[in-house]
Amino acid sequence: MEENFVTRGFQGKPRKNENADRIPPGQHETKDFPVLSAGPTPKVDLNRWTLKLSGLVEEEKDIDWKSFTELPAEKFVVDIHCVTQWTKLDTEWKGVSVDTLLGMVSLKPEAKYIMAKCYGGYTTNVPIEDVKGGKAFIGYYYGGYPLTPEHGGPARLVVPHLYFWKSAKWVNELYFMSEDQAGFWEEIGYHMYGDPWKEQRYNDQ
Ligand SMILES: Nc1nc2c(c(=O)[nH]1)N[C@H]1C(S)=C(S)[C@@H](COP(=O)(O)O)O[C@H]1N2
Ligand SMILES: [Mo]
Repeated sequence: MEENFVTRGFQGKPRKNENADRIPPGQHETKDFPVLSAGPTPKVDLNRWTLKLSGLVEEEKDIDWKSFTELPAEKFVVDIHCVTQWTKLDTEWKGVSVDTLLGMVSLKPEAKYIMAKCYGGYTTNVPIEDVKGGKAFIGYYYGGYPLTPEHGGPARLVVPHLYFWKSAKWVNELYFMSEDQAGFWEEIGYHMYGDPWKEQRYNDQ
């Protein structure tokens, strides 16, 4: 009796979500990791994999898998926000900071934007400013294991402070541009920038 009473009292206490302030407007938390791909998962052979740094650079750079995985890698724990309204907190990655890649090329002064281009043809645009200063990385481990193909393995861009469609899976090229250009989703109406805290889902917002 006594025990039951205590238990009921305990369960009856309203439990506030202590992470509420980490969930952007119009989003809800998920514990799953949904897969969202606009097409089939490309098969990428690590022997042929490259990450190209191209466009408005003094000299283009092609990084192969061996060189990429020898670059200094860091652990990142970040919240991710998909425009389809799920937010996943505290995702754990290992990857190479985009700062490290930027250190490998000389950008032309007019370079202001990046088009991330992927195996399979997907593209998405981000300002260079938004991938600098530890804000973005190329992830190749997730939750302690090599990133699975459906989530973008061998490697994907992760820009956690923007909606997750900016985090290009199977990334193959960072193409530096002077003007902002629309990628795959942006072309059909999604926001050019995509700040989840401002609910920049579509281009009319
Ligand atoms: N190459 C590529 N990258 C992509 C996509 C895609 O279709 N192709 N989908 C984007 C979208 S809309 C989201 S929400 C996330 C989903 O990543 P996930 O499947 O690992 O959850 O990847 C983004 N990156
Ligand atoms: Mo998405």
